[in-house]
Amino acid sequence: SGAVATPGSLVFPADFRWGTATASYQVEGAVTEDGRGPSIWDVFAAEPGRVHAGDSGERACDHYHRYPEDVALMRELGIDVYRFSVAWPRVQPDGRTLEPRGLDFYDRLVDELLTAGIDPMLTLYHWDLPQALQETGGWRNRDTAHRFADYAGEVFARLGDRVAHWTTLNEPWCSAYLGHFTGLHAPGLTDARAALTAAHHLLLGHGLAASTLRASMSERHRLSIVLNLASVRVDEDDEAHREAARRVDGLQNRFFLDPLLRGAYPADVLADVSWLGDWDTAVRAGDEELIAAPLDLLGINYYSPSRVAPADPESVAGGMPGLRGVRHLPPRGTLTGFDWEQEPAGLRDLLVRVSRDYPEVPLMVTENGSAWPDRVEDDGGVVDPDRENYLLEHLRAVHAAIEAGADVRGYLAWSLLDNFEWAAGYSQRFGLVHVDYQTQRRTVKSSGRRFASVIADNAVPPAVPPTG
Ligand code: PNW
Repeated sequence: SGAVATPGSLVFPADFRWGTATASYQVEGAVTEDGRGPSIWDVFAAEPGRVHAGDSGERACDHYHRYPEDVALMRELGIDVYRFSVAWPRVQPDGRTLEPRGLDFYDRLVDELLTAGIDPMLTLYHWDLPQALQETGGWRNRDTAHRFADYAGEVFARLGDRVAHWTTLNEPWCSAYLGHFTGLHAPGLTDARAALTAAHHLLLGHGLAASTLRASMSERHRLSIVLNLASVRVDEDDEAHREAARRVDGLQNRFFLDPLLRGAYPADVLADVSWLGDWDTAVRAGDEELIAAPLDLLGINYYSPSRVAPADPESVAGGMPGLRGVRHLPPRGTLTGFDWEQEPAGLRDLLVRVSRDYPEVPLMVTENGSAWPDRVEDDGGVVDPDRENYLLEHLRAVHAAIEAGADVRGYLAWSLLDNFEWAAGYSQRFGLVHVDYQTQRRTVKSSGRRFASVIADNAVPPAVPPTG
């Protein structure tokens, strides 16, 4: 960098980190190679009706073989940090026994990144649980948390000499609620109490892994967790609306933030969900202390706000286990893929709020991005002004949050590549780089070039004021 930004542009702090993110099952492919065992996502994707068009991660972006090309693309974008995840079933195909060839892949990837001057940020769990552990109950079984800590130790033993930045879980909200309550994600269960039990065991797994990792970490290592937090929007500021917002904020945000950063589940949320029965027998003495292990960084993933309104206090809302007395409102204004609302102020407000309420932990935006239909030009170029606009608006929001006092250390775009978008299969594209799945050809989109120029300037151009 060192470039002089255009007048009026929004300049980021000098040590602000820029990057992109992916996840193992979404990009790697090679699902039976080098001893990899099946994950819950292989099994789920093979069930009829679970994933759009019967798609799966079987080939995905073939990143397992094409990682040198993908690292070269990252260099082209000029990123500082690459956030990726390790596939647990490559490292322990049955959830227990070490398969060194699985770690060999991440060894090669990490070396390729370091040679390119890119800082690897490793996530241990981005949803691909070994199927063998699902067969003994998965995250409903407390033992899975212990298995996770064991696995974390194996990965650290191999890569801890070169990887400084360690993230335990990506979005335990999704694993617990989408996996066990709405059934939209693997393992596809629809049981509210199981979802809360799973959430606790995920957090416990984080805590156990944190203590395993900390025992081997030194000064230069960093430990984090990544949460998808909601920016809750209501239309009125009366008591009923504040109560609806409290409930949604409670189950989506504080149910995870409070045990991690304040050492206890929030009492009001436990009361909200108590009508479900005694799921919290899963919480044993000492668990909350483990979960509250100190963090060096909190990753926040944000895409779209949650709009809610009050409803009959006894009415069940759906979306989250035990949620009552709330109605979800339709999205407004500009809608991206999945009909997610484009609302950059939601990101600003979320960062400011988390930084104010949990001031001890620095923040990083570990995912943010948008899906739009594919637009390949005749000359093979890919122009995506909608994604460029989403990116710039959200970067301005991050800048505004920093100006308002939020301690935000970096921004990682979701995603480097178009990839396997879970239940939506290949029908939603989030990449800064287009992937032609027939040929596996990669093409940097105009949004990717835009991101590269933001990184080079360490600044975002100002919003053009509306005319007329
Ligand atoms: C995140 N929701 O998932 C994941 O971390 C990524 O792997 C994924 O590709 C990306 O967002 C885009 O979907 C989410 O329903 C999936 O609120 C669903 C929700 C939130 C996050």
